Amino acid sequence: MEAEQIDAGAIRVGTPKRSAVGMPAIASSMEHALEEMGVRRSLKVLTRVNHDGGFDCPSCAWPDPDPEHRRLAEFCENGAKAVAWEATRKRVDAGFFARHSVAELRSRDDHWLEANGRLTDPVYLAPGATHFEPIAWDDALRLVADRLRGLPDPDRAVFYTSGRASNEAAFVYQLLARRLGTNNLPDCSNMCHESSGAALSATIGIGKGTVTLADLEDHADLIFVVGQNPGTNHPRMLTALEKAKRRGARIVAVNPLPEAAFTRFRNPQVARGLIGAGTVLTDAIVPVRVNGDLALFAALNRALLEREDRQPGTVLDGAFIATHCDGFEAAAAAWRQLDWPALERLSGIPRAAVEELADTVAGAERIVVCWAMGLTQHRNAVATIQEVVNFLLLRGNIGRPGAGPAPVRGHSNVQGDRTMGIWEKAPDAFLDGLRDEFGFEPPRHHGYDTVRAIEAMRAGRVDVFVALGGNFAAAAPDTAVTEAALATCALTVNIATKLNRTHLCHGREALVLPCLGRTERDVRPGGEQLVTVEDSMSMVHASRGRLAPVSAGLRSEVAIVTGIAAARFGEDLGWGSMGDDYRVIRKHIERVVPGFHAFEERLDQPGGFVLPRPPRDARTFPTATGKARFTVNPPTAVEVPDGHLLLQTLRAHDQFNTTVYGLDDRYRGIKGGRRIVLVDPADLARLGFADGDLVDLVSVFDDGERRVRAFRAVAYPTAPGCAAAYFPEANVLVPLGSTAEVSNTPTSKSVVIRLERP
Ligand SMILES: Nc1nc2c(c(=O)[nH]1)N[C@H]1C(S)=C(S)[C@@H](COP(=O)(O)OP(=O)(O)OC[C@H]3O[C@@H](n4cnc5c(=O)[nH]c(N)nc54)[C@H](O)[C@@H]3O)O[C@H]1N2
Ligand SMILES: Nc1nc2c(c(=O)[nH]1)N[C@H]1C(S)=C(S)[C@@H](COP(=O)(O)OP(=O)(O)OC[C@H]3O[C@@H](n4cnc5c(=O)[nH]c(N)nc54)[C@H](O)[C@@H]3O)O[C@H]1N2
Ligand SMILES: [Mo]
Repeated sequence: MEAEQIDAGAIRVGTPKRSAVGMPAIASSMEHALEEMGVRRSLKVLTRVNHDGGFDCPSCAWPDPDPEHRRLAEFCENGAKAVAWEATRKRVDAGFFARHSVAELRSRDDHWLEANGRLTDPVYLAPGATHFEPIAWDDALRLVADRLRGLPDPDRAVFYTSGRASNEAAFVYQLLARRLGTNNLPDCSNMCHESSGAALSATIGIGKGTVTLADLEDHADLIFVVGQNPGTNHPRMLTALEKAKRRGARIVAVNPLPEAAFTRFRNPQVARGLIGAGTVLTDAIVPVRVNGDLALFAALNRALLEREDRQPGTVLDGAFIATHCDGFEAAAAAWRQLDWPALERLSGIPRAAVEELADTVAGAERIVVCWAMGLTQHRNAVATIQEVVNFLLLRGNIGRPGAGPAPVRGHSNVQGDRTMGIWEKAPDAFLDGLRDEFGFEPPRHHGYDTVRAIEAMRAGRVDVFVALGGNFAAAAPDTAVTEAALATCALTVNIATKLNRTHLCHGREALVLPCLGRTERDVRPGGEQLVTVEDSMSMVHASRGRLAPVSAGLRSEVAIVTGIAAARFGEDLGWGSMGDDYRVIRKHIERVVPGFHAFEERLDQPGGFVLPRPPRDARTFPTATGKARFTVNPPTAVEVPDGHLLLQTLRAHDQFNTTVYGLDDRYRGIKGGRRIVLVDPADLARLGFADGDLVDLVSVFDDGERRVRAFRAVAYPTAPGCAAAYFPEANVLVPLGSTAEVSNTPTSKSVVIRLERP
């Protein structure tokens, strides 16, 4: 309690910034880089980010420009922070673990844990022990293999993946799980874009977006940025939006918060951005209520339909709908039934504003809708995204230049990991491919996703938990429940670059296995290795680490995973040769995963190659009916009882998910602490509080209440009835049982709370 109050007391709140990036961003990234890496290492590493022959930025999944259009510094402030954080010279070695007991480490926060530096050697926590101790690699791998061998049922093992794993690591990891006999492959996607995948698969037949960077930069004339804060989370997207803007495209942000990037972007890559006023990026910000997007897009669709009814043949793309779509009549009938006052109440947007937006839409030839977590982490997220697809289909905005859906991914290879089969419900075609390639019968019953994995642990049905990266305990919902769930396991194994909370929420025994990061040289018996990744726009390319590894004790993720597999299964599937030379893995991928023909050869093409996306390539929709599908999505929104607010949990500017680089959120004007809650001034007054008050946040769900203490209330412009607090501090409030329909994604952006005096 005391520590919490000190934090809240140290917070300083200034005015939110009215522009993004510019000089302060460069200063901030260099400061981090020099502090963590020193001058020589900084220069060496930062000039190799996102360049041919260099490595893929480990931060977000925004695509890279064509090689000839890349600049010397093809990264952003937050990418530089991510690189510096990984390439730091600080070390967490055996001495560190001898000095700090697990109990003491648990009392520290994630910021402190990671700030100690890179893990250097494998460590083991014996049953009942107080400290992690060094263990030889072979012993560690054998221990995991022994525990896996001892399982009465392969489904008592769970293999979690975070989205930084390379394609090669992901492929051998899912192969290990399936060889063992389980599809328990939860991943960060389950908490992230799962809703996008579900909605897009059902409607256009592929679980990915269909646009390219050029569609945004060169062709679209209207771009929606919905539920996304690119200034912080995808800063290089601002460069693309700026290009679009300067050639006359319109940009509409849909967001309950007036994020800084929307008002003005000062491009650090060109002189006018450093010293000039920058570019005003958005033509409009639609201040939708949190969770109001389904109603908003339904209203927009209805308004378009009404325009078509008034002037038939002028607003909708009748030919596209007739040739390529089904379900239009049912959807149209449902839109005609909608009631404007209800739509206004659910979305928080007045009809007049929707009509104006509909006029803009009707005047646009080519529309792209970009979105991220503001749409995916709600109970009705899948329906909402399906309604966005309806919106695009109405005017044929898919499968032609400058148009289409663009779910903007988070982790740098989260999309690739899914392509590689990190999926608890991988389709039969993929499993057939594994069977034919490797000659074993993979399990067919679905495995646990993230939420189900936690539920299974709670119920005592999981013995071995393995994590390939990530910070499961802090990233998952319902922190207290998730931490307790992890502790029920017999063995927890974390393959990681840095120490974090999950490693300390251990089972009866535990291993932390330190791995190479993406910036580091990876030399195996078969020579120096490269790995591959896939970005948000389905481009696959190579990534080669350039720095000397921080410790000789590190192994690559591929080496660790194939090492465990070889210790468990011998050489049945050729694990050793896969681990020695990743070209062997790529040959397997080539034969198992569609779109990877001539994989190795095509990596030499500048910028890599693009995976097939039938809706884009040929307006072919591999759905059940072979057509793009209109869907009926009755507008709903979370009902918030009187005296309560709808809380979204989001990212500050100084973090990458659970990795907290610093305590400032520069663009929102908040400094020195993260235990804050943003509430509109009018709501704050109505509820009897004032800016600067310390408040407890109490979340209300059908299974009871959850509480975080002593957050500082910040009066901040947001949609009425809404609030915002930072992930992961607020994860305590997200009930495990509150998930999206169909995708089962935790509703991290729809938490009903009330404020209380501590
Ligand atoms: N620097 C940095 N980069 C990152 C990350 C990071 O933590 N730091 N994380 C990476 C990952 S894994 C991901 S998934 C992405 C996340 O990228 P974002 O989705 O941009 O991340 P969030 O901070 O969760 O921001 C959500 C945005 O949605 C808005 N929002 C919230 N609720 C609603 C709603 O109901 N409707 C609408 N229309 N808007 C809403 C919020 O106001 C906020 O602007 O970023 C990736 N890139
Ligand atoms: N309340 C709330 N919860 C959320 C969200 C939210 O918006 N609100 N967002 C969700 C989203 S979108 C996501 S993607 C998840 C993220 O969930 P995760 O992916 O599980 O979490 P991260 O914080 O990205 O993981 C950070 C850790 O990864 C390890 N790491 C870093 N680089 C590497 C590497 O190269 N290899 C290996 N093996 N390990 C590495 C480090 O040890 C570091 O501590 O969180 C979700 N949780
Ligand atoms: Mo994410």
